[in-house]
Amino acid sequence: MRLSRFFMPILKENPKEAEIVSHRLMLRAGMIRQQSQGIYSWLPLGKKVLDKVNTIIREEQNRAGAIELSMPTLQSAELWQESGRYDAYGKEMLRIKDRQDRPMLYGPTNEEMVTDIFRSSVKSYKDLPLNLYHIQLKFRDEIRPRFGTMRSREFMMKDAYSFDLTREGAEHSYNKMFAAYLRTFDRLGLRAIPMRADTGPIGGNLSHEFIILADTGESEVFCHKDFVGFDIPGANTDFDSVEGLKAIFDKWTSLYAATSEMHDEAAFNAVPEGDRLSARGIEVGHIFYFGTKYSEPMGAKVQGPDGKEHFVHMGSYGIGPTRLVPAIIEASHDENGIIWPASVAPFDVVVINMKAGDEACDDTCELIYAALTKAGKDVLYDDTGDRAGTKFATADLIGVPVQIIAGPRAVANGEIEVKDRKTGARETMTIEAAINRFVA
Ligand code: P5A
Repeated sequence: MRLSRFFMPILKENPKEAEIVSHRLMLRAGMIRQQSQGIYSWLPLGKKVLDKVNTIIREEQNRAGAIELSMPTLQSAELWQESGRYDAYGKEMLRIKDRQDRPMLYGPTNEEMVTDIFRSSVKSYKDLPLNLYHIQLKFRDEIRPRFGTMRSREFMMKDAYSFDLTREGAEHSYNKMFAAYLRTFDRLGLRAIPMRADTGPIGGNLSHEFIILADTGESEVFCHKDFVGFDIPGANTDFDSVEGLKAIFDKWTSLYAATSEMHDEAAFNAVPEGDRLSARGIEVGHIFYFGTKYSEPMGAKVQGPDGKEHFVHMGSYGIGPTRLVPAIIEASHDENGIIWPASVAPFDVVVINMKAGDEACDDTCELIYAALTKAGKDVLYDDTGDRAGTKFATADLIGVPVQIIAGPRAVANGEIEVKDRKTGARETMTIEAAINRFVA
């Protein structure tokens, strides 16, 4: 992508409304724009990151056996009257009427809708287990939307819903998502710790929040510090192995970890003092097992091997992609801007032409841009007429992991500079060496 043809409205000044660093940097880098309170557009740079986050989420959901579908954002109130949540959900639910005066709502979550899909076509235990997910917008009329897309009113969620014949089966489904979440957050460059959590309006009595430790987090959390170094399940994890996944769950729940709502002071004090971690955290995922809470009132049942009808045991599993993007920035930035982990960086490399219009600089940059693009790299080429200082500041701000800098003096010797955004280390090398490094 040539920067001269891209749309990346960089802000020079620090936006006053932004209280935390991720919000500030997302606005300054032209990733998002607020449209009304708690409702955002994702501008091209932000959209690229969000898409990469969603790709990783999707790959890990699929690996764990979940199946993608797409459900609408607008739902009929009738479904929610069936489950009993229509009145219970309160003011967070945006209620709308259509032209026939029928009550509708903008979905804050999809337990009812997916249960309706399930009951309409699954009749036998032979079709279980089943886990259906989508990545879709949600709306919750939060009292205090804040920190940009960290807590917004319209936000994206990956929500998955599992169906099993028995409680034991449902526990295995829960463990699959538990392991998939550990892998997902790790691939996003984050250390997320599962913590016992309150179930709120979703219900049930087994639930874990996945929390990133960060000073700007909204939750107060308490855990054993060893979680910071625990191993993540590998790509070869057998998601069909009941024992294997139970072992992962047991290990990751063997030490104390709880959010403030579930905090047990006495149990925490039993952890040796030097091992206690009491911190703030960002909730990036939340998983629930709630048995037959929705299947019973909504009549979602299957015929079991005993020939009798059984209400299915369900769980639901959420991740917030539009919250994850700022969470990644909170965990990875410096005074000059964002430092993206390679897995979600909007571009792999930025090529900086320090003197656009200079023939040798232009030719060198075009050569590198073409070679890396051909090799499948996502390259941003800063071909604009801006001053070199502005270009460096922009490249640092938007956090692309590698900068290839072409200035007239080096280019005259057939050389360019490669800068690592994270360490700041610079290396001078020949143009061929630079191309080979990234094409190999
Ligand atoms: C689980 C999937 C649920 O809604 N039903 C379907 C369950 N869980 S949850 O904890 O309420 O939300 C899941 C994740 O969504 C993100 N999230 C938000 N992100 C941005 N702004 C918000 N206002 C917001 N609310 C929830 C979080 O990542 C949360 O873990």
